[in-house]
Amino acid sequence: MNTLTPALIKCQSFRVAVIGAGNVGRTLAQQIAQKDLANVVLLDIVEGLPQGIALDLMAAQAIEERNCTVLGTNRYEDTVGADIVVITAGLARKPGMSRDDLLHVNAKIVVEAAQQALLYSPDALFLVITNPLDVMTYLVWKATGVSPQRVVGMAGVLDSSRLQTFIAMHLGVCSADVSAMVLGGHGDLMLPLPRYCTVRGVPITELMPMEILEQLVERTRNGGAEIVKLLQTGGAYYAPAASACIMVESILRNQSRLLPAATYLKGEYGLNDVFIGVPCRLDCRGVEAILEVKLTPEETEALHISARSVRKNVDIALEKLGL
Ligand code: TXD
Repeated sequence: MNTLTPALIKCQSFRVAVIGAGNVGRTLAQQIAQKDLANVVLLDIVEGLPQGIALDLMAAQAIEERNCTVLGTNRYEDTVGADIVVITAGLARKPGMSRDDLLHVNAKIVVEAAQQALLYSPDALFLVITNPLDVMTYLVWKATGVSPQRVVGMAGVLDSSRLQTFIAMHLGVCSADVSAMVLGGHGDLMLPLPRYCTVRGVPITELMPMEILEQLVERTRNGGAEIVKLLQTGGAYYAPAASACIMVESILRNQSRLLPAATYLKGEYGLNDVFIGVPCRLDCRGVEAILEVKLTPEETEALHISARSVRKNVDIALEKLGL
């Protein structure tokens, strides 16, 4: 008798390796499992940590009557055959730190993780989460040598969700009715685009004065730091994990969602040889297309300034790593 449920058949056919079992990694593992998207292998350098979290998540799966498995490990061999490798390993910010302050220590961790994971999953797509995000995404591409289509960084979905939330809170509407787009690097130079914000299709500029919108945009730029300051130890993880999870879902379920994400540019937006946040279509092949939205000269300049700052840190990291 065939007792496989459709959910079981689905999750058994996909495998996601999450490198780093800290706050973001473990929360993402939980969300992937709860959606029955894929079997998860959770890897960390700390012995016992991923194994303990995996056992806890497996018990939660039993309670929720879900079928995907979570395996905790310290060995890359166990990640074999992953369809997606998600990299969250590295240090998180402490209060007062910028994302760029993490550059040197995280560059080494991320490059090693990507190279190790590639050995066991040569066909995997790489989803990068570790900060400084745009730089780490470039390093993963460079260190693995895979096609740039197979490497993407998560930040734009998160930054956009923060702007959506602040707009929804201000207007007293459901955040699901707000649509927002934040481009550029994941840092102080990110580029929220109020012109492309709508509430159920109504342009945001018709719903609130420009001064208020500018305040919400500024709060979005500092959205991560606001949480770091409140928590005192570590940074945000629920929304980062949820953002990564919809990217994983779009890839595994071949949904072709249009999401802002750090993507390799080859002339788009007048930028070359840099990973930076722009709207792209994500499907089972990875970044299947890049959408070039019309920007004003000021917005283009802001995007270029953000890209130059990313590129500068990429060059510093490449030299230090000898890549
Ligand atoms: O929008 C975004 N892209 C981000 C990025 C949103 C939120 C968090 N962002 C960044 O993700 C954050 O600045 C960090 O650089 C990473 C991970 O954040 P998290 O909050 O999960 O950090 P933790 O809780 O400190 O977890 C990091 C884990 C921890 O368990 C370490 O033991 C592990 O990484 N680690 C390693 N695992 C495997 N291999 C190596 N070498 C390693 N080094 C540390």
